[in-house]
Amino acid sequence: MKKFKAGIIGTGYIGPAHIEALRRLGNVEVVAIAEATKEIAKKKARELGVPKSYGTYKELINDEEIDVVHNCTPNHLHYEINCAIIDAGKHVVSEKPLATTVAESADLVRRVRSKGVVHAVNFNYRYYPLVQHAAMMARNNECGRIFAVQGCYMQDWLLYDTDWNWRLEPQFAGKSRAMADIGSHWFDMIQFVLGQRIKRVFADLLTVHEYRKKPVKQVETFAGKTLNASECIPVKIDTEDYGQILIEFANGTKGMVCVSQVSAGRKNHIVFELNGTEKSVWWDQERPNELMLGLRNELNRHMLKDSILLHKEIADYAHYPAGHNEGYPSCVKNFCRNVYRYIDDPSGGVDFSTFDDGHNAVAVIEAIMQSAQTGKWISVEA
Ligand code: SOE
Repeated sequence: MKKFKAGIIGTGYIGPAHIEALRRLGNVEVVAIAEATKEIAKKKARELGVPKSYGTYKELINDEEIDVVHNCTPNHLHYEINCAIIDAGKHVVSEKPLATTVAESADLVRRVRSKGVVHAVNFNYRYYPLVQHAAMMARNNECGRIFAVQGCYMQDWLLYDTDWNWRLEPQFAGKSRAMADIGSHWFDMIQFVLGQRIKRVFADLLTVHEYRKKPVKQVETFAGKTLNASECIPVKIDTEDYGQILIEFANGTKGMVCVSQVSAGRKNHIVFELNGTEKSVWWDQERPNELMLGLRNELNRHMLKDSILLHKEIADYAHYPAGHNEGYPSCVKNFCRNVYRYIDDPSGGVDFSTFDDGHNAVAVIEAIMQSAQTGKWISVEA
């Protein structure tokens, strides 16, 4: 197994998750991080145990010992930094959304093709063992013909008007919020499981808080609950807190999803259900080691993650024995494993979410925004 050196740009919420996942692989050394200033970078590098720190992303990209660069910055920097990584001829692992407009994400797809670098987007929920198992079931027609899917992605960390994060500001997050931030995960996961692209969407979006109270100091993702709201300014909110979407897939399968960042009690509730002519299947990220099989004439089955019971092609997504729970950090690890395995030896084919998938998700979001504005079904132009 070849050894690789990685650099991480951005160490807010998700950068440290990439670092932990890479360290668990065994053949990847995280040699540098970059942050907005040299001081922040130094402090974060110390905390994360990373040898080198840079105060600009360009310095990290120009570091000759780095083979792969992970772009873990806020959304508005994804396009610019991804371009710089690709132009330097380095392999690129980007956070989602790939870009904030479809023109930019299409340009990134063109650039990776012309430079021939390996490109990946962290749609991590695909990489749970039982999501992979459900995808195998769908591909082998084990549910019969799947005619409909439903699901949701709900969180509550932006429930109150005092909750604040950079994602609420379109200049950092783009013109879609809940859909781009978390809906994009659901769209990627369901398209992966079904093996079908979304053809068109009909969207109804809601902004619950017309104004929110912005704290004067910066707040990390999920950290808003600990805020003292005394030093806040009112800010008008133009992006969606909540949305419900009707979907039609390329093969005619029907879909329906609800996405929310303001549903009290829902922490990271990403769920899908497949309805086939013989069986249903459902899965919930908050109980990721369980898959439910819905049957008509027999008792329903409750499958627990166990590499012996998983489809053998994907059994290696489980790393611990049955009953030993695996969760969010392990799906990020599986994503990174697949990407670096391909960089090492592409003969096994691409088994991870690429810039093509990232571009598709941006196009789905753009169609959703257009549908919400026009009140019409909109085709996804990816
Ligand atoms: C915040 O909504 C967030 O951190 C998303 O940005 C991530 O993509 C999701 O995995 C968890 O929630």
